[in-house]
Amino acid sequence: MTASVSNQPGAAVALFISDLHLQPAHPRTTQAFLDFLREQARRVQQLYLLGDLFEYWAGDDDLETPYNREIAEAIRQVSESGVQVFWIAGNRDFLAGEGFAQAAGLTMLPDPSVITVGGRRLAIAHGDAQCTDDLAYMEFRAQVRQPQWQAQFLALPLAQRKAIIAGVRKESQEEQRHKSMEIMDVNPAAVTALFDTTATTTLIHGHTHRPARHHSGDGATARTRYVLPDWEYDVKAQRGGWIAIDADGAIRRFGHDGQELAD
Ligand SMILES: [Mn+2]
Repeated sequence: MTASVSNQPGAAVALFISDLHLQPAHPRTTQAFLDFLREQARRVQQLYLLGDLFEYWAGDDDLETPYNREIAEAIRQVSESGVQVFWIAGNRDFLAGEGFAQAAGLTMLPDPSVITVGGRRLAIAHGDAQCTDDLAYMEFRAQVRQPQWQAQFLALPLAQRKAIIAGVRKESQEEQRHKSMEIMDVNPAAVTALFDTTATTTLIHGHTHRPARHHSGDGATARTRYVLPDWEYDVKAQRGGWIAIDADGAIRRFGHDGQELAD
């Protein structure tokens, strides 16, 4: 991400990223994230991590793993430099709890949340809760988001939890091959419901790995949905990037090389 050094975010006050799927097997993606924290995040007032920062999170006791500790430390350094860091859990790291929040110096937010940045009121979410066409996933989500299920799972030894998660990841990779592209995207009615219940006209989410800016309606019913990219720097066709909101409320998208997208 050396290209990002020459890129001035201008008057950006907040940055949004998601779906980095950080893991030791992806050293370039990890480095791109650490570079982003140092070169971009420290210049703004707020950093929003909108889910699936980690490929998986087995429980806060996994902070004993040096890799996880290093990532948490890097985020905490940004926080300690005066940047407010916020977290919305993804479907892969929803088991991150208060121990992680403290280690990373961040504040956890519910999904969805309504925030005001640069005078603009908007909704933020991971995005998986709006993928309502995937009935099997919604059922799984409802189960694993129950406090009682989580307490039981977290009571298992760490090694056993990791083995179970590895099994679920393998299973879901195989399932996704048979699911249609539509099923794995957000459902339009679910998105409309989110706009309605939050009384917002702007939404930023991730999860689907389909970076875009979608406009709908016009005039008083105009709504804009921004989708964040996933990050993958350990392949030839690299992916990544972020969304910035400026002090005047302008929303800008940036690509994996740090260059602003024309939209
Ligand atoms: Mn996700």
